[in-house]
Amino acid sequence: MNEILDEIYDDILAGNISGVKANVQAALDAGLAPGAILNEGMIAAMSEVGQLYESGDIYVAEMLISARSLQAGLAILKPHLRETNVKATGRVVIGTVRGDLHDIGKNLVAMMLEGAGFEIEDLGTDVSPQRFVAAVQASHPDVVALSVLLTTTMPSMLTTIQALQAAGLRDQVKVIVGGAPVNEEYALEVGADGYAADASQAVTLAKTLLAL
Ligand code: B1M
Repeated sequence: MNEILDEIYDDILAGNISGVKANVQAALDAGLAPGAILNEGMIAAMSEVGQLYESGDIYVAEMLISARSLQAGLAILKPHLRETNVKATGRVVIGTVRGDLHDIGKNLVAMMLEGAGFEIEDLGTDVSPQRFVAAVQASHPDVVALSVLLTTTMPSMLTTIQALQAAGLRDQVKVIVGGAPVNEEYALEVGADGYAADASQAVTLAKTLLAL
């Protein structure tokens, strides 16, 4: 791997916010592709953080510090993740479902959708089905995007879709789902319109569903 990407990787493992910021900027200045910086430097490091946590080598606090350093790098990368020739497209209400506080993946999906010309309403994390319903009633989005990272909060996807149905709103929006524990089969099971494995696939999926 490229030396600067190695440094970004190590900075995220160490939770070194100033190091991540400086090295993401250095990588951009060196002409490295934003996608490579994101995937090979930042997301790869976060996967190792997850493994270290799972094996008991680090604690939640360290996982959080690494997450903060990744977010700091993402802020610098954000303008570079935009697509070129962007056309305004649809409106998306996005959030991490009830009980789940993970937001890095959701933020990345929101960022990429925004970069592709979608108007984003980000409801944040731990979003109850009722808040999704209220947002759809108030803003009439084209897409509701649900993110989940915990196996224990996966059922919140189903309850959110059921709440949209109960409110008579399900036919008015496309529901897309994603996040580490989700797959295509689960998406079908909960009655979503589609599943995306990562942020760029979420953009493709939203465009396909809206025929854009
Ligand atoms: Co948590 N955590 N965490 N955590 N955490 C995981 C998810 C875990 C797998 C770690 C592990 O054990 N290996 C594990 C879940 C196990 C399970 O459910 N089976 C876990 C756990 C257990 C927990 C706690 C319960 C720990 C505790 O307190 N005992 C706790 C839960 C809190 C809660 O939510 N109620 C917890 C807390 C935290 C922190 C707060 C410390 C921190 C989150 C900080 C934050 O988000 N602001 C954290 C972190 C950082 C992680 C790991 C290490 C990294 C997650 C991440 O940001 N990845 C994670 C391990 C891992 O995933 N390797 C872990 C980078 C991000 C870019 O990827 O989010 O997968 P991801 O998003 C991707 C795709 O999934 C997809 O696109 C994104 C970009 O490509 N995607 C979508 C996501 N949403 C999408 C939506 C779409 C489409 C695609 O359409 C709508």
